[in-house]
Amino acid sequence: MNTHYNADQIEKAVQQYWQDQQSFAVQSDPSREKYYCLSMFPYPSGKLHMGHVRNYTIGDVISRYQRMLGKNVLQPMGWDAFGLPAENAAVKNKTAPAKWTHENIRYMREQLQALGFAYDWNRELATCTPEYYRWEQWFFTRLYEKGLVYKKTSAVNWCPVDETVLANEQVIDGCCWRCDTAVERKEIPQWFIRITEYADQLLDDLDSLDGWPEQVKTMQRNWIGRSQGVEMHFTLESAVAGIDGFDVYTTRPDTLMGVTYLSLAAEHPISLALANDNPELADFIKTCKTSSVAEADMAKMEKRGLATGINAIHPLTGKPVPVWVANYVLMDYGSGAVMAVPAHDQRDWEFAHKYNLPIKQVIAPADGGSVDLDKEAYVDKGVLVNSGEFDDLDFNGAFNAISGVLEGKGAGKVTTNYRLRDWGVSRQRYWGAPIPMFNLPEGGEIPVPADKLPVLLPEDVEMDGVQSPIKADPQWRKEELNGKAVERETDTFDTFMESSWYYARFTCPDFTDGMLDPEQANYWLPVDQYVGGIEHAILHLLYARFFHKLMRDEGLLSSNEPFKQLLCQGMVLKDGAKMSKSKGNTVDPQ
Ligand code: HQ5
Repeated sequence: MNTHYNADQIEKAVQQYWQDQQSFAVQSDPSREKYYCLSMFPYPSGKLHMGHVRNYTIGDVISRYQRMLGKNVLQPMGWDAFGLPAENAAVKNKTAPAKWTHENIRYMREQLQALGFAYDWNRELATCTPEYYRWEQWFFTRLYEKGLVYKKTSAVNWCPVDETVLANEQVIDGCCWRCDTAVERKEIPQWFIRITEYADQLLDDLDSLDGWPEQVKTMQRNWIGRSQGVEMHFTLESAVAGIDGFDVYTTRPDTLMGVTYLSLAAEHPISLALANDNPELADFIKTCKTSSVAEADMAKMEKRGLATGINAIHPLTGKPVPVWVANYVLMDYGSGAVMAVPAHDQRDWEFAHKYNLPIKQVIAPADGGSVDLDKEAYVDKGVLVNSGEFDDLDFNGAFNAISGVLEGKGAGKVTTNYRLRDWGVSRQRYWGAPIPMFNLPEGGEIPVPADKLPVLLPEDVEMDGVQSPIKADPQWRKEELNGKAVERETDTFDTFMESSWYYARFTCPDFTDGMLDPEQANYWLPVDQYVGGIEHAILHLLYARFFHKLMRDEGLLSSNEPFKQLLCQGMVLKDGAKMSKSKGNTVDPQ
């Protein structure tokens, strides 16, 4: 008898038996209690690494336990197959992204099988196949018809040498990763999905997710960032190019008497109008464009500004307040103008120090303590001082009193605001699902009709490392609709689109009559246990929750939330960084 456990022999034999017996294949069966256990599917980036192994081991152990309890357990596996890494690898290895991706899938599938995870392989799916992305394209056209999709000009990172758009990750220290040229901000038309329409539901339904870690729910709440504030109008002393003033939004109307200047975005219509006969301002606006639009970079960058020489009228005091243009105010965000209260906002405080602008205290600590405005801003709530008739009011009292006066004058109103922005889903890259829109020669666009779906992404392409092959090929975009020439959109979807609904497609991966088979979806969903890394606490988990509600409202399923229980493992690190192919620090389980 063998006294040693011979892994290679025993496991191969058992795995063969599982395959022959279809041991982990499952069918919906309303007479049995179901359990759907899902681990976040991988990017097929090359080989498995220990980060994956940990993730998938947790899911497999939970599945096994639930199976031993007698439940009908679904544990599927698939591939999050679109994305930039495949393009980079294709350029490096002189191959096509599709070929590279499919080779990786084959290799990683063998690794997962050798690890003995109990997946129902009959349900395997890869998001880069037309069988999958056609339904995503169809769904997008449905959202368009419902008014939940729109096109808007929005800023991207632009490399002037390569003449291409860069993803945020491709901007390194403000420069292009490929040619090291300083990156510029460029406005181009892009597609957006109205996730803000669902902001209240996405926020309120977090309260029903008892099986989610509190930490993740808090991160989502902060990301959505619902706040009560006041939107108010500042009138200019004298109109500029016919514009009489501008709106600002604040969550701190209690500090309104402490406003000592106002800041406009470089792209604000007033800034642009003033620049026409102010060369210094025109120059400054130009330099504002040479910076990344990534939120993290915006926070870190040096704050710079320029006085415009014009004033706006303070809506309470009637006194003039100087108007500046500042590089940290974004046109995309709110109204593109902010009121500055240097005594009670740290960013304004730094700006005021740099440019010698007055700092006026209007809030004092409620406990009578003192503040040192020479050291930093006092940002806490307190009681009002130096605010005339509003002195001694607390935050709530001042909020109501000041917003009341503004409303009475027709100069402002109380509004609910969200930090959450609509989801920009356009990517100017090749390896993604083509956005199913036709651009019309007379301008405007229409969604690709259902009988022309899917819009296929050609797979036999050569990558030159700069232009997307479908943008470089003038033929690809040509299409005819009812005898009229139209042009296909050459942008592709953000890959978070695919990962937003894969969990639902696993319930009916071969369904050809629609995106989902409601019967299957309603039997298996919601996922009982979702397992994945904490890096997806916000975007992926929020987008998937959003898609779930969209699919519900399309009548494809009936639950409100996709993931009942969430287990967020920490990520597996190597030398302090996420273990991943892109960081080149992986440990292969092989
Ligand atoms: C980990 C590491 C690396 C990874 N395709 C997406 C993805 O993250 C998931 C989509 C649902 C958006 C975990 C990671 C994730 C799983 C797959 N992991 N430690 N793919 N060093 O291939 O724990 O958190 O990067 O749950 O492995 O990771 S992935």
